[in-house]
Amino acid sequence: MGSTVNKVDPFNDGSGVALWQFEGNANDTGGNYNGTWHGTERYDTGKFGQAAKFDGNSAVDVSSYDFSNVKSISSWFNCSVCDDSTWHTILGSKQINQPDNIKVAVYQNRLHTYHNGADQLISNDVISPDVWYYLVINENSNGNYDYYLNSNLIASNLPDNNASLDLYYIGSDNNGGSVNEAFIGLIDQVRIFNRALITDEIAILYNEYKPSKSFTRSNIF
Ligand SMILES: [Ca+2]
Repeated sequence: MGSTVNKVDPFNDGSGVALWQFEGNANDTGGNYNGTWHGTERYDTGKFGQAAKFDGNSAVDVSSYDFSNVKSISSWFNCSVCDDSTWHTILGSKQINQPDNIKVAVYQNRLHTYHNGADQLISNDVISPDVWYYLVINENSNGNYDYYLNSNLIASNLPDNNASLDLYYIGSDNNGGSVNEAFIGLIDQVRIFNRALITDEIAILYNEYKPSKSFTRSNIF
């Protein structure tokens, strides 16, 4: 099996909907769901090639698309500010005041989810600055969400009242069209799927690798 890094549909079954790689732009690799920036557009060294760089006042907007059929989102994130008492949103769905809004954010070195006025701690795993983490949010058979960090299940069934993964902003919550409680750091390789991923697939994506540019005789032998 070759590298899946550049594939929108890594499992070749039509489940992959979009892939944002942030190689100097906010385009979807499949070309259907190109994002636009709020605030200053920046890129820096990422998990794979480049990543989107967020300053706490910026976001990538994909709100013009209908992602109501999304069942799984995966993303690499690397926060440069993770420990303060401000929410730093990695992924936000819909508008903050809509009842099925959900966001996943770093707050005081922990992952939290926020839904319909309720803040819930996802896990006590410490999120440290300048470290790459792999996050998967997966819809389960109850219609609620399970969370995986670095391919390990860290929380189940949060929130438990039918929120929606209808992705709106990458790197921010959305408060009436404004950037709100935004991320500071890097986000890379954001994928969305129209079905839940199984644990083996989450492990495959966690172990994705960037394809080598070329081989020469000297580095083969
Ligand atoms: Ca990238």
